[in-house]
Amino acid sequence: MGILNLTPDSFADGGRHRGLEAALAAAHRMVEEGADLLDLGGESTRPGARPVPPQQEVARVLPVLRALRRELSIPLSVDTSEPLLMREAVAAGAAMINDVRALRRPGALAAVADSEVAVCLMHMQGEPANMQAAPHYEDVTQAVGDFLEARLVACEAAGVARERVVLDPGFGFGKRTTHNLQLLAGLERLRRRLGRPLLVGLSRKRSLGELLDERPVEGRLHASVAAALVAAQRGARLVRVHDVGPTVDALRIWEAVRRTQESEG
Ligand code: HH2
Repeated sequence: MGILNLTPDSFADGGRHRGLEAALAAAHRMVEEGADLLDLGGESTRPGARPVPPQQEVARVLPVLRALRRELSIPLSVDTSEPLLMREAVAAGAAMINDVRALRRPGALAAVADSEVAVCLMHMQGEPANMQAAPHYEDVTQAVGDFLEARLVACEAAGVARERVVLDPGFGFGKRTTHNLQLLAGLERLRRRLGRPLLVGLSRKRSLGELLDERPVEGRLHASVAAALVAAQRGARLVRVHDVGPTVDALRIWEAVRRTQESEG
């Protein structure tokens, strides 16, 4: 899953895709590099990010979504917690709603239930404005599993079949580096418990910088590729990344080894 942030303030690529032309060019590049789907976002959720008014979020995402629907054949996901944008995105042909708040905003569950699109439910402790203040867990993998299971049940009760749902532990969302490492180490356990495909987003995130002696965001490419590969090997079905080409290369090598291992029994 290639990330296409249409925001001025995203932590890794904010302001990079200003204007329709730049956004479309970035999308085409990611597809050429091997992305299987793209995730369009109109609001940054980095720690401390300010909320964006719904109409502004819609105005950032919708023209790009509409143009990409005409130009590309791969599925398009929209990263939003806002029911207004969810409904507009579905009407414009989005294949998935990716919600870091797991459809907890009033009206969000109904917006997805009234459609047939896929949905990604993510775990977050707190809100972007305060989530990194003092994250605390007894057992982070257990807590994230409990939350995601409860949201899966809420979805089903609202009429969203579990076959439509992808789940995401929410790396970096109200989690310290140790929590992120524990989640990654326990990903296989989480996958078996939840029984739904997992999406993992670690690309260029702060924890990777912290593990590399405070490496700034521009120097986290190799760590991001490694993290995506580790996540895939531990059962992630989708990896959400900024650097599509290098990630696809790494996954193809692993895939080749895996296929050889399978064919040799
Ligand atoms: N991470 C970000 C945004 N959306 N969605 C899912 N499902 N999982 C994630 O880990 C995730 C996400 C944050 O990354 P990015 O979009 O690059 O930054 P920003 O929120 O600053 O736009």
